[in-house]
Amino acid sequence: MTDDALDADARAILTGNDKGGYTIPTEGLYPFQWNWDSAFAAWGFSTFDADRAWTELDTLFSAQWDTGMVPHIIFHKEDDGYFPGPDVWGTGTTPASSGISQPPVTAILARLIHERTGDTERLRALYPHMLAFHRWWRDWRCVNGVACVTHPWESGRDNCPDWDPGMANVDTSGVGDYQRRDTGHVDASMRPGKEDYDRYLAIVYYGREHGWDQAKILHEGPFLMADPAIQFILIRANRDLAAIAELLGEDPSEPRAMADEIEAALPEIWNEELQAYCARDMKTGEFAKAISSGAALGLLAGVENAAMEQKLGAMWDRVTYGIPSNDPAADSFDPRRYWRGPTWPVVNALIAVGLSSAGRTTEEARLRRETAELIRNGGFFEYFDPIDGTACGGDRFTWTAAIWLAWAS
Ligand code: 9WN
Repeated sequence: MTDDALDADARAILTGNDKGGYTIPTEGLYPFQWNWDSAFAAWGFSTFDADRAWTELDTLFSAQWDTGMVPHIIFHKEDDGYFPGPDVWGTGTTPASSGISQPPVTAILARLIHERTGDTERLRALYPHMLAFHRWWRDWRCVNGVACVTHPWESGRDNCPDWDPGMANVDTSGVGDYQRRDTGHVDASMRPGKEDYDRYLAIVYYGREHGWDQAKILHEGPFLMADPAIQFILIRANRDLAAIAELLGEDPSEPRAMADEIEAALPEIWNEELQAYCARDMKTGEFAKAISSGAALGLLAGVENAAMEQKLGAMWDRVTYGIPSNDPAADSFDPRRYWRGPTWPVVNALIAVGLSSAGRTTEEARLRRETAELIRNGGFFEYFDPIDGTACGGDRFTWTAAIWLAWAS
């Protein structure tokens, strides 16, 4: 297929996955609106339909809780093709939604979309919602400035070895039987395992049993881990929100202060042994055993660190295509199992935003070339084997199509 044909197909994927004001990540596997997927979808739409781009973000924020949280899944319409659905989450919200969030990339992408479309009034309407979202992260997911996740799904990098230390201590004795749906749509060997799902559910059941009480979940819940990716994303997102505030004539001091506080906490997640910023179990202090693609988002936050960059460069050189989600030198590396090794075009795109900001044009071009090659050879899949380029997971994937249009092509 030529690049022009790929452009047309990418647009067709976005419009085909449009369910009326929001996109689903892909037919079958993910039939609802997902939080960070939508932010990337909006970026893709902004290349050919500015109005539709802003609508995607408006719909996402229309599901924002009074607390400021933007849920990770919004169940606009019923569909029993995905598990766990709204009954399992039991949040009681309208529209129905899950009880956790996802990486807060909206301000980063809203700024990029605005640069492309210049729709200042659409940005202005979103600003207070994004600020409330960031305050929620500060109040309910940061511990002295360390950004944490209360569920691996909240990180968006579900079964990444980053979460192995915390997952090992999740009690699954009360989980019982359940029927997964994901493995009916895609190859089970490319998905998280049953032990992972038992733990995912145990954490969900805890939240539901405690009425999604955030203080309980943060201080006493079964899982709390520092997430280097979200630490970097929040620094950048708050800086971008401050820039948006200035553009709109609002006071930038609060988002600026949030960015500073999170940046000041970075030493808490520095793993001396690995010479990298790392996931860390906040209950035991234990670090993850390997560097992950989360560390590669450092430049997004303006964090330059020669020792870590050397590690990341070595990790990248061990594969052929893109930044792997897990270090191929680690025992836990598995090139096709979801977040335990594959490269994700969407994460490569976010890393590239950081590389561009830091003026690393050569590395940015390499990452773009490798990601584009995966898509040209394999199609708009969810993720890829970073060694031989095999396409994995769901096909005709919204965020892969979106980043093709906005960045990779
Ligand atoms: C759980 C939709 C989402 C992405 C996540 C990805 C995957 C869900 C799942 O799919 O997670 O949220 O059921 O596997 O890990 O990053 O947002 O594309």
